[in-house]
Amino acid sequence: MGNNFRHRQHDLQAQHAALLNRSNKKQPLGNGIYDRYQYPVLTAQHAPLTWRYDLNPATNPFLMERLGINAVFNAGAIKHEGRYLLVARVEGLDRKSFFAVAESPNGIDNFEFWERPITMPETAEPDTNVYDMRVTQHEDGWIYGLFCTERKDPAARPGDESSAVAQCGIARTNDLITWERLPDLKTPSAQQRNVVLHPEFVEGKYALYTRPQDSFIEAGAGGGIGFGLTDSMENAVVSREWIVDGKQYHTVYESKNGQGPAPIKTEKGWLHLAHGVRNTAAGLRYVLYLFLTDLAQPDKLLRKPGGYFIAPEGEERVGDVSNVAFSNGWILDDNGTVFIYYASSDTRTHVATSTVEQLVDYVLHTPADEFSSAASVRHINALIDANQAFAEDPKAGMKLSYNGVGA
Ligand code: M1P
Repeated sequence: MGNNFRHRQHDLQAQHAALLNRSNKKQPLGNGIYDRYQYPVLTAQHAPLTWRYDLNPATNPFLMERLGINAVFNAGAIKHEGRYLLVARVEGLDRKSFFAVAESPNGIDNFEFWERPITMPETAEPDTNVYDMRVTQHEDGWIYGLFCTERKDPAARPGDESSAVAQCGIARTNDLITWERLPDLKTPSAQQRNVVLHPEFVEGKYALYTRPQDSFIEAGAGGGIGFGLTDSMENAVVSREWIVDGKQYHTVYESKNGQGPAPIKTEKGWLHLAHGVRNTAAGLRYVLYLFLTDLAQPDKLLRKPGGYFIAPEGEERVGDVSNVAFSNGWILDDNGTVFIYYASSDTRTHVATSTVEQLVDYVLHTPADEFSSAASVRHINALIDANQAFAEDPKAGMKLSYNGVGA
């Protein structure tokens, strides 16, 4: 038994080390907007063995996994003191999510969790579940974490063990280790999810992207990415919220949408990453899209390309909640590289890389959705017309034919 224990422990440690030391490779020939990578950056298997196994042979002679991890996804992100940090949503086998910081030397591989998950203080009304933290380095000097706090709906009928209430929890930190919990956000809406703090003051106040919802799942009448101001984060109250980017019939965000991470400031405006949801016969489909808002008025939409920016592909399409791409974290590096952390199917976390230059070009020069098949065909015909001048490739002596193959 003792020998078996030691062999098993050795093998588990070797397997874990190999996962953490694995290099990630850029996939060849991206779409020119961003590059995807071969491997997810964080998975359930990245969780330290000390979180999962009792390593004492006397109390765990079979070296069983006592506290398994189910998924690691929907991570907030920040570059802090030169370190690429993800504040991941870690979900145990018991369905409870919590936050844990994972660190990488380069943003694309070798992510390793810090020794312990975050011990998030509770309010007087304890959370049942917390998830999807958006991390914002605010100009007031604090790092804020806004997240969904979920509790059982007190109005649920007897026997209804599913109805829940989602609200925005708020905490702040200087080091991502010790967090000060602040009171939950108050808004006029029945429920809130996907609330994000804007990094700068607006009109001298804290500005929040909200997602008013009528119920736990349905965005309902107030649906869309909302916006509101609050005097303080220590007692955050948004007394009026208005929609910046609403739901729209027959788009990739027709059922609901939500702000991703805090927007990135560019010369052309605030660059936003968001998720859009539509319903299908196979259930909800979550994709990511980008839009740009005004530098002086971050609630004023300037540009929004039609369609999605990232959708789940291949293995990403399958998981606990299949057909989901979701993002609440990205990092703008000093050289203009943007690390986009997205989760697939509520199961694992990936990275895609791009640059501010590419993303702004994409947002400024990609046609908007004009909400009809005829308009989409017009866009394609306009592109074909514009391409006539470039159809001949003199270097290769090759005429590009209609199916893209040399004629
Ligand atoms: O399961 C998909 C996503 O569903 C929710 O997002 P939304 O509020 O926009 O529907 C969240 O629970 C999110 O964590 C999850 O990834």
